[in-house]
Amino acid sequence: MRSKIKRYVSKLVLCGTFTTGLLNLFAQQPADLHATKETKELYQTIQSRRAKGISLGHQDALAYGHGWYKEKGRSDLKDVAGKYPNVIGWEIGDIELGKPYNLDSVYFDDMRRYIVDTHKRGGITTLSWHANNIVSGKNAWDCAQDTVVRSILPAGSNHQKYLQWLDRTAAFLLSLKDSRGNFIPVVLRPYHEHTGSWFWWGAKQSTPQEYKDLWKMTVDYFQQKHGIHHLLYCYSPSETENEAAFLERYPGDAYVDLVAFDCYVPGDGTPEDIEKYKIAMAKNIDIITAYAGKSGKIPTIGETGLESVKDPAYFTQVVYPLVYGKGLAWLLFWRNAYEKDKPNHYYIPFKGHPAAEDLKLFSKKTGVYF
Ligand code: BMA
Repeated sequence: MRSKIKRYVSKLVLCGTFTTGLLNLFAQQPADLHATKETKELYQTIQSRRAKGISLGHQDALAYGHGWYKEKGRSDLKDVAGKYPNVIGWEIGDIELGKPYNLDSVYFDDMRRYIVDTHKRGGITTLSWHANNIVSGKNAWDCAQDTVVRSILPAGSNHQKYLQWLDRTAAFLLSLKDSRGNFIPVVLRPYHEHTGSWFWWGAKQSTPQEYKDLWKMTVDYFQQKHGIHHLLYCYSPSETENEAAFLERYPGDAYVDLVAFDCYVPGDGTPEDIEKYKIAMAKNIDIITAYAGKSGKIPTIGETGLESVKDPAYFTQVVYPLVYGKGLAWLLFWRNAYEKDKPNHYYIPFKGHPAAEDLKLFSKKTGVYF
């Protein structure tokens, strides 16, 4: 009898969770209550696409690739699998300094054109931001100080200067317009991998409260000072162990649209490293999908990959079983560096690479939206 009751109760719970999940999927809107019509449409597009399958994303896909820079119409993924990635990531680091190009030498004018083209094609843009360290003047990876975030917050000595950095960033965001003059909605993934300690906004460099305040201050400033309402915000720590750790620095549902994480194959990419990756990916996919189910946020993978794609079956044998049927919006593979001194820094195989065929097979799999 007891077990019958137990079974009945667990069925009810399952049914309840499923219904809540479905309701969440359709009822949800962007966190920004003043989001533009196009931003709401982007939100719904992401929702409906992820119901069909996971999208393929590639960082800097149109600007350069392995062994080439700025060749019109080219993309390494397209060379191999015949199409552009559905999701293209761009890095806006150095925009805050007023430079004409980012820290990887992609001109912001070109980036804007690529974003417009992607939008015309129905693709999605996601932006990361390795902002410089305002205290030392060095780059985002300068972690020598643990008061950078505090100094940027309203009572801090660098607050006014940081607002100028935000003004420059806002100006770029406000320059993203389609041919009718409407703002092109994009996903912003700022202050990422903050549970690690390799950026000035990292876990050892700021308290959870300071981090949350930094996030909120940025979003509020964009919205209130600049009237920016064409962004979806993506929260993307590095791998965490459980939901409590994932949420420790979460700024709140009112400030986030997508919940993500960044996770790479560690070390040299040996079979043992790949096993570690599988465990970390599975755990973190569980964390974000569970939280997305409760909160109605969109789960996605902020960054991932195996440098040099050393395993020729990485996409179909490692990635596919991890992501299949999980309702994830996309997985963004990191950039294929063009720089001569970084010949092994690539995450999507190029034509002739031993993993190229495997990527093509992956792109055609059930549950992959390509
Ligand atoms: C890192 C590397 C760097 C690059 C930075 C920002 O992961 O790819 O070479 O400058 O991202 O794009």
